Amino acid sequence: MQANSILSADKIRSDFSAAMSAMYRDEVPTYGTLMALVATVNDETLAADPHLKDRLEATDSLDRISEERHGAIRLGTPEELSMMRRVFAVMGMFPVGYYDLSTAGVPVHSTAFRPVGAESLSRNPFRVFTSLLRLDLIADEKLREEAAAVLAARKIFTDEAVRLVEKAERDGGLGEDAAARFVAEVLETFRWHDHAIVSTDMYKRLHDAHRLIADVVSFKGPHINHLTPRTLDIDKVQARMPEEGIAPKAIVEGPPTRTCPILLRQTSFKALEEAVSFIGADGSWQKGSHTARFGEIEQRGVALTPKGRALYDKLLNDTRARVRPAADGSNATEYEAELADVFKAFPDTWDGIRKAGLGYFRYSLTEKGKASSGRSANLETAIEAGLVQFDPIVYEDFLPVSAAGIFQSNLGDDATQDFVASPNQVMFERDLGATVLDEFAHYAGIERASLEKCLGIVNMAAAAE
Ligand code: OOG
Ligand code: NI
Repeated sequence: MQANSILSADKIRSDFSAAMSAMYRDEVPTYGTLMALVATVNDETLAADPHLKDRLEATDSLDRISEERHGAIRLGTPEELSMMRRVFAVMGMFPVGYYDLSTAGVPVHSTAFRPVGAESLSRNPFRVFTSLLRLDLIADEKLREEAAAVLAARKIFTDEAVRLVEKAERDGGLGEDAAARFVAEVLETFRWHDHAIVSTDMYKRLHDAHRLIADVVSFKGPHINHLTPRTLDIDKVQARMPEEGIAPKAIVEGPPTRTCPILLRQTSFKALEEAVSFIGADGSWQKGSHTARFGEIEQRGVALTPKGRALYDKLLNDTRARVRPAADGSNATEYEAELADVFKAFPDTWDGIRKAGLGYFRYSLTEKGKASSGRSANLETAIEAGLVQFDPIVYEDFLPVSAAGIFQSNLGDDATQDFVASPNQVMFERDLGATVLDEFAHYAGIERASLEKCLGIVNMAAAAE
């Protein structure tokens, strides 16, 4: 096969993301309503802030925003996880980060499959938060064995999808026709099934053990459970959701409203109760329902350095030690006020964040910098002289405390359960068949590469100080 007939992984990912979005809009119409609301608010935000629009354009990140989304799936077995890794690799998506949700009472651990290079991210940053069920955290041994047997018997990928993954691995990618088939075949894995693969009785027992276990084990495949568009003003979308007939969760997860957004803020609407048929005692279908699929929006801010992240984690913990957000929203106002107050300790100007070494930035030469003939300066004097400018690098990952809040809100408020905290990255990576990438190294690499492009103006030795 000739190299030029191979389609780029970025293109396959964009096509897949679009196909997934269309499918989810059909399956969950409220997602379509939310997308339209996000698009309106994004347009308004850009119109009101020409500087933001300029910087997004200049850093090649304006186009990606309207196309941008993440999704989430929950897998049942190590084999499913390692095959999923190979499927995502065809789309240029790689596992970044390890998230242990057991501390939050959810029996899963997770990673995020996403593109990693700056260019791929600007083409289409589609990511999928992917969790693996931890049957080892289920106390009831009999139920654990029954669940394992159901999972072992199901097949979540079509034969053709597996064949196309093998072909892509062999040939170093897929041509146009094969890529189109790949997208259609892989989409099947994420589809909703309204006929369960377990009986009503077993569903009930799984559900009693944990709602999430029922969600993973009872179905033919890991239906996409939400898709999340990116908004430039999450407070505005949250406030306007009720006008569109959507009831948002009580609080926005993550940092408070700020002038300079950091990390990730997220909110969701509650999962829908959907009709499902379960296997009846006599083999006929028995009517019932299942609640799993929901909608979410997010606003992304600057990626933080380990130092910035430590400060974020501390301030979030301090806030929660004072006010724990109640699932029913009864103390939402109090929590938000406390959060805003505690986060005053986090600088809220881009330069303040940068100078304190709390965030990652992309440096570039200004017009003046490009025009000036090469001479060495240290980074700070080059910035002061208007030769070099900097833009925040977008956080592309997730936050475990926020993820736990999202899990809880869509699992139902009664789903809180205690598991002994037991992160097990070694087991996760063994099941995945690969190690997960380190998110910090990735951002630091993008920052370093941008500084290198300013060489000549900025003396790298001085810049690295
Ligand atoms: C995933 C929840 C995590 C996020 O945005 O933090 C998540 C799930 O409910 O399966 O998607
Ligand atoms: Ni999400």
